Amino acid sequence: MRVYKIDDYVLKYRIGHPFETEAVIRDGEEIEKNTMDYFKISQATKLRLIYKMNTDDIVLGLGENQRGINKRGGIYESYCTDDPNHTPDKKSLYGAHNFLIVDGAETFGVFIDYPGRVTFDVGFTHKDYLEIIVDDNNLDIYIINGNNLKEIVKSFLKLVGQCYVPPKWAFGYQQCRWSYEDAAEVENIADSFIKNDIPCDAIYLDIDYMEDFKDFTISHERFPNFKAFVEKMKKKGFRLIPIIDAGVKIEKGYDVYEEGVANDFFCVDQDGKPFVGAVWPGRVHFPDFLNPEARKWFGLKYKTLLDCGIEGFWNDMNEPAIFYTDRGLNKAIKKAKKSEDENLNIYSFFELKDTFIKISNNLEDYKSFYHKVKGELVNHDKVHNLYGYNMTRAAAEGFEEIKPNKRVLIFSRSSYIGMHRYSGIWTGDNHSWWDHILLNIKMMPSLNMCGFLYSGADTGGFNGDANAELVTRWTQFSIFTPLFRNHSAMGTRNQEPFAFDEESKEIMKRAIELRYAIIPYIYSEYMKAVINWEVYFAPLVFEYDDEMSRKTEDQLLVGDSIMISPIYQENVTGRYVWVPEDMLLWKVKKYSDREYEIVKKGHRYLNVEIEEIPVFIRKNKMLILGKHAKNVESIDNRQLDIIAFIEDKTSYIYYDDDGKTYDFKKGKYSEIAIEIEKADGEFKINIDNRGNEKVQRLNFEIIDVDGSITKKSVDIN
Ligand code: MIG
Repeated sequence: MRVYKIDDYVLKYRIGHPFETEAVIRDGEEIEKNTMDYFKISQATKLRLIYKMNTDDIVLGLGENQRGINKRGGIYESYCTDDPNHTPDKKSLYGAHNFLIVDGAETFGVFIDYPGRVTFDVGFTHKDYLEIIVDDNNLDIYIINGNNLKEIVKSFLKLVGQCYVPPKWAFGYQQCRWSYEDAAEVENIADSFIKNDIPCDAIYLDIDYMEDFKDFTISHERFPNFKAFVEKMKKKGFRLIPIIDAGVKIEKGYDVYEEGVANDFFCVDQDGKPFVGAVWPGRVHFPDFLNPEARKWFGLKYKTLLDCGIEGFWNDMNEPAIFYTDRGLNKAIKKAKKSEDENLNIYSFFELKDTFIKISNNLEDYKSFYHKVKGELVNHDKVHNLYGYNMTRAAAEGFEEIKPNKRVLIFSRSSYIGMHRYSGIWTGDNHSWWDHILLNIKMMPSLNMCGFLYSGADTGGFNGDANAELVTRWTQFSIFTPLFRNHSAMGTRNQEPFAFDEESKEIMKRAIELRYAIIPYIYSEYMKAVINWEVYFAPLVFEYDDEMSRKTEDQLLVGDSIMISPIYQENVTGRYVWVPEDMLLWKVKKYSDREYEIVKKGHRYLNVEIEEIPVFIRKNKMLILGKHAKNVESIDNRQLDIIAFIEDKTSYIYYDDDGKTYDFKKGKYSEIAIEIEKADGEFKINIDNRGNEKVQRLNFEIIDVDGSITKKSVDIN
């Protein structure tokens, strides 16, 4: 074991000869040390790290996973998996996010930088033990110290690098479905948004826009003159976002296939031939995204679509998902044939049935192909969790070359820590289940701690049919997630806001309008989180250290100023809420209506009618909001409203930038620093405008802790 000091808070423990994942962007100096802090370590065929937890310890992090914000009691496996049944017993979803924080008697973070299978047994086998099991003895372990959760997260985020920033329009509402099949249907959806006067920024193209599911092709039959269509839709106010899948169809004459074969850009089998799996296009090869040249080649392929005016993509099936291989299929067929003449008993019947079920995403398949890294063959299983990461990195690096300094929307299904520098993620194929609103709520802060700020779930649920109430309540939560996209699967009931009754449509419309109105706040908080190495979504324990806040699983802090308590149950008109300090409650039906109520610290049952969205403004904080419009670029925010809840004083920094480039990295952004102070029973407002030329007037509504309201407007430009 070699130990490196990254900085005063972070140590790296290098064991054996790890594969370079490029998750971490910082180096350290080797120091004299031969024991690991916090963990007992044992090395046999597998490596085990053991930590004895205290009764009151909570364990946070682990990104995209099942169960609670507090991960205690569960067992989790990092092995990116295309499993569309997100039931609570599942150990792996699409991402591998090996960072967790123990908070309690001792507080520290640990990041296991290993791209193969890692198991986190967080008090599942034995309630008091955290055990981390790695299938290998070559890895880097980072231990992160800090005085509190926020400090630890900050150190971790600095270690893995700055989060991806999408174009500002990608903070608008987005509508997806598998699939809007042709140009006419896409246009019809767009027109429905216009007719119903519901804001929307983007409409998605799922796999059916392609010709035979071939990446970087467009079906001329379903989308004749694609470029002109993209242009036409943009004029109407909508961007089109096509999907790209990982597998490349094997087809003579198809350029991506031909070039990939000619240049050895595909993963190979044990005989050195391009590995064959089957996904949507039928038999495919998988680009070897761990090979920098292959990455570059694939990334530049996005140009075909960028040249048509496309400004955003989603990368799918990049765990990679494999429906079947000939090996797996033949094995199962043989077994079935053998069983034909047998009198199957119940055990052999289920075994046979399982054989077929296990054909997809099969471990033996993952073990049977290879990447070429620096001239050496690396078995896929060992680096499995890097595949989606590097597919998406390929895209992001391609964009940088094709459209320098232009933000392109990109998010991926599969991911590993470090991918957040290149892209966002969505949380994959959830269901139209009430439980999955709650799972979505819990996953957001966990993902944020792992660096993934631009994320969201399929609003309304992907698999299964949704009813109006579910989509309404889900929409009312998703208005706070940076990626706000409604998506549903083939064969399910349509779930656009206008797919239901008039009343539900109106309620969803008002929720979406609220989303657009708070984009000044959402964007400002998102960008400050990116720049200052912070989270956008936090559990209450990040700010409040009382016992209840440590245990609250279904309320979140969104940015610095507000707390939310979403409804995630059917047929209820309220819920219990823990209010950790006196707050100002704004139950929003329509954001232009301002009615507030001061809620005292404590437990309470909160009534929340179907048309209401409760927004809690924290004490000595302010919420900044503007107006809605048909899409982000049409919003007129020359005047902004500020709702402040103040005991003595508060300050807020309103961030803004061009929303289109990465110039903010060079310091090209504006801030309006607002200070409000109570002096002699009056509120004094101090404004320092650092370069914002868009905002002309700020309209203040200052609510004192005694409930009195002061209104004031200040011209600033
Ligand atoms: O096997 O492209 O998660 O969002 O609609 C299904 C079709 C493949 C899975 C994605 C989903 C997408 C669907 N894809």
